[in-house]
Amino acid sequence: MKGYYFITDSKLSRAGNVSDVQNAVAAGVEVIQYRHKDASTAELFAEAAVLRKLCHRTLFLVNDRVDIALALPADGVHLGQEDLPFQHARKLLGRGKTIGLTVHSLAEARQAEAAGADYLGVSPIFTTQTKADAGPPGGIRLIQEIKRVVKIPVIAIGGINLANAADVVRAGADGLCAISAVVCGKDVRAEIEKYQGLFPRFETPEPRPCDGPRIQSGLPSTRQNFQTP
Ligand code: TZP
Ligand code: MG
Repeated sequence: MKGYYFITDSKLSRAGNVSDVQNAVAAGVEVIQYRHKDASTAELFAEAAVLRKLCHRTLFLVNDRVDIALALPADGVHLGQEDLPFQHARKLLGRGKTIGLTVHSLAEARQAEAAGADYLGVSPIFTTQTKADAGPPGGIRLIQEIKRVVKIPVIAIGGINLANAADVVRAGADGLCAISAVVCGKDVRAEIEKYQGLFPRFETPEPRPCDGPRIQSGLPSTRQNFQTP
């Protein structure tokens, strides 16, 4: 799991969730999380079903609601510390599904990894207006501390924008989410691409005359790849 992690927000969205998810998929995000805090179960299910269909090669996760993830079916869920306890969610969803957990401290991060979480949402990094009960910001230091001890991917969230995202990436975050900074904008795809561009990817330099043929597009084509020991 790497790069920009997309979360829907119908209250903040300028263009609506369908348009936002289409743009996020077009921008090549790996994960879409459907998050909607105040809709009926029927509304949640109906909207999630529409959005799910837009995600062919993109992981589609549902926030909070294991029942909706199961019914769709989605690729997994994202759970907070106050949601269904992890082990019960795993039992219901099975090993094949992705379960992400929100953590606010190093202790919670260790616990979540030990429990078997597939990735962590570290929250909030900075002050945010988007989630009223997000708690005190952990700052860049929280990302660094957690990255030092866990092996699973770490997704940073809360108050991230283009002014501070590079620091988040430098701190070691595998991914990040910036909700208001993206869905309030005029061009959601272009905004997401700016964040995607902050993450180091495989370098694919143009082949030089002395390089051999590329084995597979997307892999580094440095000479070492073709050298025998
Ligand atoms: N979880 C932790 S902070 C947050 C969520 C959903 C909101 C992040 O929104 P923003 O606008 O990127 O600060
Ligand atoms: Mg939750």
